Order: sequence, then C-alpha cells, then structure tokens
Amino acid sequence: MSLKIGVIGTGAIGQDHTRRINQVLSGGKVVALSDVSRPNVEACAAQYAPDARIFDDPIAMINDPEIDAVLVCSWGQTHEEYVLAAIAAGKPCFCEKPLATTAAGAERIVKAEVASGRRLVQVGFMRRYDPGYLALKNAVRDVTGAPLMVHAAHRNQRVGANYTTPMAIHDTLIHEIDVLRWLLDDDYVSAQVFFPRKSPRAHEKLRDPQIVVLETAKGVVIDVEVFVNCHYGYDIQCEIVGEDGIAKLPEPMSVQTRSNATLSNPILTDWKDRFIDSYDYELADFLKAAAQGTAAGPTSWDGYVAAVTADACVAAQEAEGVPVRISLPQRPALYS
Ligand code: NAD
Ligand code: ISE
Repeated sequence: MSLKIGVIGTGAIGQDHTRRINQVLSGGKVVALSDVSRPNVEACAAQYAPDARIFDDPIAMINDPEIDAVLVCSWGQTHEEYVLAAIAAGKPCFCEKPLATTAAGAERIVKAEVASGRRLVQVGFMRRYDPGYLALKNAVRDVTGAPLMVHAAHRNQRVGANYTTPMAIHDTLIHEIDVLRWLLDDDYVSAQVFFPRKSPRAHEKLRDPQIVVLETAKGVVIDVEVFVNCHYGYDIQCEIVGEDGIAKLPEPMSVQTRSNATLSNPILTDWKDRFIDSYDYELADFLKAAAQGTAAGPTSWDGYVAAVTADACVAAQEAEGVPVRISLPQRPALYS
C-alpha cells in the first residue's frame, strides 16, 4: 500500500522531501501540496509531483479524506497550527524542526498527542539518523568512557537578511540541542551565551558568531560555536571528551587531492548535501510507522525539550554571559 501524503510548505526542504518521497523512497506518494506562495507550490508540483492536487488551505488538505499522512515543511512559527490539526484528524505527521517556536506551543502539541493516546508526530531531527552521529554514539558507549565535555561547531556559509540573532538558536542550534542530549542520554540544566567580536559579514539584526555553553544534569559542559556567515562552507563539528578518550564526528566523504604542492579536501556548502542520507532515512522511518497509523523517531517530547532549551538559550543571549536555568516537567508515559 502506498500512503497518500500531503505536504505543507514547498520551499527548500518541502521540495526536497517531495522529491525524496516521489523519486527515492518507496511506501508513499505526495498527492497534495499546499503553500501560501503560488510560485513555490507550482514549481514543486511541476518538478516532483505533477499529479498532486494543490490546496489553498492547508487545514482543508489535512482533513481531506484522500490524505493519509502529512509533512509540515512551512516556516517554524506556522508548525504548531498544522501539527495540532493533524493530531485532531488522527493522521501521522512529520514536522520539520522546530516543532514549535516556543515551549508553550510545543507543550500544547505534547498535550494533544498524549490526549489522542498514541504517537502521531515525528520531528525532523535528522541528525539522529546520520551514520556519523550513530558511529559517534557507539564510540561514546564503547570507547570514550563517561563524557566530561563536548566541543561542537555549527557553521553555515551565509544566511539571508531575514535571519536574526534568536534564529541562531531556534533555527540552527536546535539541531545540536537535540542531537547532543540524544548522544549523551542526558538533559540540560543551564545555558549561557557569549558573543565574540562580530563578523563584518553579519548584517545589522544578527550578532554572529556566538558561543553557547550548555551544562547537563550529569555535569557535562558543552560549548557550541554557532557561526552562520563563516563564508568557507557548511561545516558541522562535534568532539566528545570522555574519562578514557576522545571521539570525533567523522568528516563527510570527499576525495583528497594532491596537486601544485598542495594536499586538499573539498568542504560541502549546503545542508541538503551534508545530511542527504539522514533525510532519506528519517522519512523512510516515518513512512514505515505512518503505514501502521503511528509515528517513530524523534518525538513531540523531544521537540518540546528542544523548545524549552531554545527559549532558555534566547534568554541567555539577552543576559549575555549570565547562566539561565533550565527545568523540565515529568516526561509523559507515552514517550518513555
Ligand atoms: P523556505 O522559506 O525555503 O520554505 C518555506 C515555505 O513555506 C515557503 O514556500 C513559504 O511560502 C511556505 N509557507 C510559509 N508560511 C506558510 C503557511 N502558513 N502555510 C503554508 N505554507 C507556508 O524554508 P525552508 O528552508 O524550506 O524551511 C522550512 C522549514 O524546514 C523550517 O522550519 C526550517 O527550520 C526547516 N528546515 C530544516 C532543515 C533540516 O536540516 N532539518 C533544513 C532546512 C529547513
Ligand atoms: C536550516 O534551517 C537547517 O536546519 C540547517 O540544517 C541549519 O544548518 C541552518 O542553520 C538552518 O537555517
């Protein structure tokens, strides 16, 4: 059976996910698309889903009896409304990160899903499916001994003019917030943010780079450099320092060349290429679980914890160097 999928948001990642469902993966077909931008939805349909119905109203698409499951790929602040509508319709829903742009919004989703009595939501924290991060998790289990520190960096080549200082948290650091608590099997208790001298490439509304320091319940101290105008490429780094040794995230595969007295390796420039396998694996997992009327992978609870932590990090940006405490309520049984 092929699941009939509706995609909301047909920009960069909505188009890429439509391509992977219709051209790479099996088990699902994108049969409907919705976007506030007519050119985007038409471009997506023309390239990747020529038979898809186009809906002006995403809620009508979610509730349409022809739709079995939903992908939410619109801007972050719109996610909550669509995920809540999918839960109300009892349809499995894959929601791109962030689950919601505030902790209060993510909490409403957790409550609605718990009330529905079954998992329906998968959050797009694709790094948990990345072969490099999976190998790193194994190394933490088998080699490094108990983690003491983590040094990480999230560098983008450049960002657009509408990317502002808090987005470095909600849009970018959110990946480290999720993947590091998954890697360490731990939760955060405090956040601190430091701003070095500003890069001349950062526009007026963005302080870039920044360093976020997170402390976990087990006492691990994590520093993450977020630098979204680094210019040289798309570069994700992560090193775990443990009691017995160190483990480092592998570099993406690339061809090393020797020429003109220079040894070199190319560096990727686009997130789409850096995590191409992980996006395939996460959506394959979604399609498999959705066929059973449920969801797998990162949960609404993970999305909620990330949102609580992100809110604390934004408060820490404003507090400049002063630690902000993070506390979480009891995890509902649905997510244990
Ligand atoms: P984008 O701007 O390229 O595309 C977003 C699309 O959503 C646009 O076509 C826009 O018109 C549409 N849209 C906005 N509001 C809408 C609404 N209310 N209803 C329907 N459509 C609406 O952005 P993007 O880069 O594709 O990002 C989309 C989401 O995916 C964001 O939440 C982003 O954080 C996430 N994302 C995740 C990754 C990842 O690595 N997992 C990478 C990129 C983006
Ligand atoms: C984008 O939305 C992503 O999720 C990318 O993975 C991240 O590197 C980038 O900073 C975000 O803007």
